[in-house]
Amino acid sequence: MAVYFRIQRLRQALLLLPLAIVFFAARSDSREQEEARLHFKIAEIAMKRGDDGAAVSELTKAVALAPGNALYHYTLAVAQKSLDPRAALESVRRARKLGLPDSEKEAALTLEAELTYEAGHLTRPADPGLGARTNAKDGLEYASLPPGEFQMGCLPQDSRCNEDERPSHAVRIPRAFWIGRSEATVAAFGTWVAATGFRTAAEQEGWAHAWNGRAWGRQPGLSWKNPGFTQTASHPVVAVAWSEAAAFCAWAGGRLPTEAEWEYAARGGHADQIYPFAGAASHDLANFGKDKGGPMIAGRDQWDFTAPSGSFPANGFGLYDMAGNAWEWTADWFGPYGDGPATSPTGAATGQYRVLRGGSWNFGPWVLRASSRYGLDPTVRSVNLGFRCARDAAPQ
Ligand SMILES: [Ca+2]
Repeated sequence: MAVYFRIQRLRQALLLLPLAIVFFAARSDSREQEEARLHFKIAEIAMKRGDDGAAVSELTKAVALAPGNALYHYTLAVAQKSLDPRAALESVRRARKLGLPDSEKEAALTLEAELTYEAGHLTRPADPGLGARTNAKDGLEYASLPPGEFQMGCLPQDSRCNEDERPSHAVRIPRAFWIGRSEATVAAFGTWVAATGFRTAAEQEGWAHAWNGRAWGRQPGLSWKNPGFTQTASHPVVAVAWSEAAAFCAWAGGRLPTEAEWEYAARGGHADQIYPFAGAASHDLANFGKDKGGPMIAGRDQWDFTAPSGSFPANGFGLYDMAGNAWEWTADWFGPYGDGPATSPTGAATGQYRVLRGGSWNFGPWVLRASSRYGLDPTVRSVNLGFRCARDAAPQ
């Protein structure tokens, strides 16, 4: 009898053993989670105090204890941002790979783009043979483009050309010039405003052009400072009228590019590409809007509005966002092309509209084509209009 009971007890103990293992494993697992949560809380307090160093140390412990927690990795990236941008870039990439909650997705993508852009500035030397320099005045990078000749206008294999893109004609750029690697950024524009006290028409009159849900028109309260969506320092400045863009470039020691220079730059040295990039339009290559009812955001393009500069691959000349993000003002009046070849053309002698190039976050992909042109009243300051500067002298 006693033997029977002992066996019974043993059986019970054996039956309970796996449960006990699970229980204790769960307990130790939850202890680790609990400890990680504690480090996370302390890190949050440190960040509120502005002590990023302490936050990084606490969050490093948190991610070691809970390596599958995307939020810990993302918060670590935020804390690392100013201390170690490269480590921050790795952390935010890991966080995005693990899968963040929807509420953090766009902020994380923006952080990754900003860090990628910064990493580029730190490590990416000039693209082969091009040279690139930072202009002290506006803090922006400029690429040096070689002299050359290209076919301006509609490519024979492009079925989406408008009449104003014809005739395709040979254009010679006889001298090297410099052009912004990115669209002028919010940071650069802010530097100008701080230095000169400049106030844009949108600020003075209290409105800019934007979509109101039914039509595109005057929207009160909007300006480059607040275009109605979130802009960080590295986003392209928008809601800027033509003369304001031109004034900024003059202050920075340059000018707006001519339309021909813009297209030469957009083509990136490739004679046979319809877009500033190879192949077809894709949300992995540029920030643009819906394509006949297609998605607003897809692939790499997770932005409903502007994307930070450097979020997409550079073109053949090392230039960003020659397709999409913000439309770019050029120097020229809008007018039809002449028939013959031209050297350094500067567009129509006069006109009603200035030429915009490159498309934007809310336009379909057909305007991303390197030959696509758009003429607009130069006083319009729409939340999808930006610019980049060119210059003849090397940035100092
Ligand atoms: Ca652009």
